[in-house]
Amino acid sequence: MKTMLTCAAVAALLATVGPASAQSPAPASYKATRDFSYNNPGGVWSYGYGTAGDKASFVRYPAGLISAANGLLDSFYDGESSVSVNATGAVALHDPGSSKVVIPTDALVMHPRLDGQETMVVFTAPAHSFYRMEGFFEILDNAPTSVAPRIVIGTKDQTRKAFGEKQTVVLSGAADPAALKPGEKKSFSFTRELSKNQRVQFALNPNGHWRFDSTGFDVTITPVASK
Ligand SMILES: [Ca+2]
Repeated sequence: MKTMLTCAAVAALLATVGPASAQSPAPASYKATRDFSYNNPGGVWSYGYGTAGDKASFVRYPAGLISAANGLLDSFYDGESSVSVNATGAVALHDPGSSKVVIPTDALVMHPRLDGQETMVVFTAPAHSFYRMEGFFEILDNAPTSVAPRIVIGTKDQTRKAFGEKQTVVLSGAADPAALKPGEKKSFSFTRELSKNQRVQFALNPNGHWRFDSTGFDVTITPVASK
């Protein structure tokens, strides 16, 4: 009896698994904040600085996570520029005295370099496909000097199309530290055909002054059949 039940259970399991396994596996999604890793380079993501669209200028941050902002962040950084993730599991507030920075749990924290170079999160397509890319940038400092997000594929600046704007995309609205609320937020959504190993650069330009430019960022990238 026991053997019969076992066989029936196996048959039921096979019946459940069979049809699903006969289909193509569901496409994976890539999510910048969820996937953030100290393995750099590794996987589809890389982190560094330079000028988006100028591949030769890209400098990867060295491997290894370094806790910064009084232990609130795990970060790649070089001087002022950084890509970080909340290390506490809860919305946090960094208050170094000069300004206050809200550190959310659902976004990476990016900061540009004092020399004007852009901090970048780069997605490298693992295979030829169309990819749907949905995400946002948001101000995290309560005394921002404004930032200009940029999305560049290869050498082509796709920022305005991705955000659906006709002018340069700029964020300047201050965060609210008392309420632990980020400031101005702009979202983007677009689909592009990418060849294998083609790079999408999500860059943070300081838009002039580099101070108080901490900015939240996330993107979810999903392979799709077509536009
Ligand atoms: Ca700025």
